[in-house]
Amino acid sequence: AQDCQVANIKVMENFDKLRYAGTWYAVGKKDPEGLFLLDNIVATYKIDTDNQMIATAEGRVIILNNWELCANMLATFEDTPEPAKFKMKYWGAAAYLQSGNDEHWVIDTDYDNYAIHYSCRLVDTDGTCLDSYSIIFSRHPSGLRPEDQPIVTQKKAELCLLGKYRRVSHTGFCQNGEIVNTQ
Ligand code: AZE
Repeated sequence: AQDCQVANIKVMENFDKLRYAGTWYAVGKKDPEGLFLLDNIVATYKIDTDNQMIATAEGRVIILNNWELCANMLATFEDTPEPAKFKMKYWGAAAYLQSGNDEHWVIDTDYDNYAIHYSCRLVDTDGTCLDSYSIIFSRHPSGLRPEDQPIVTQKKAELCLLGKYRRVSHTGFCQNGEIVNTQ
């Protein structure tokens, strides 16, 4: 939404969670306030037997000032009347990781190459977002295809987050799926 009203943000039409399932590599992100996944972010979505979306995600984090590790996260999703908008409940495989309830909106995707995720944690009294995070996903760890880049840029602008994203590197830090303390 050009007016930056959270209520006016357009999401993916006719969102198909079956086509969305599978592995997505974060290639860009806009961070929320506080702790967040740093890089090496990979999310895998599945549809369970009740037709509910579930996901696992991993990413490098630094907690307790200096403890660098791979966060293994889990999430369940509650459907809403809008197919691309979910209520996400998430928690860490280990108790010292973060847990919470976030919005999980799919702004746009072609299912095969790119996806734009958005979550507003705090809506201001004027209807704009005070604390959001957003992840640009690719099916390819190498990044977005050149033809998808203008679409992604347009959507970043619609989210009022143009210029607020950082590239997400993939160095293999979380490759073995185990928690590693490299301190
Ligand atoms: C998301 C992909 C779908 C599943 C999940 C996601 C979010 C994960 C976090 C993790 C934060 C962890 C921290 C640990 C110290 C949207 C990436 C669970 C918000 C800060």
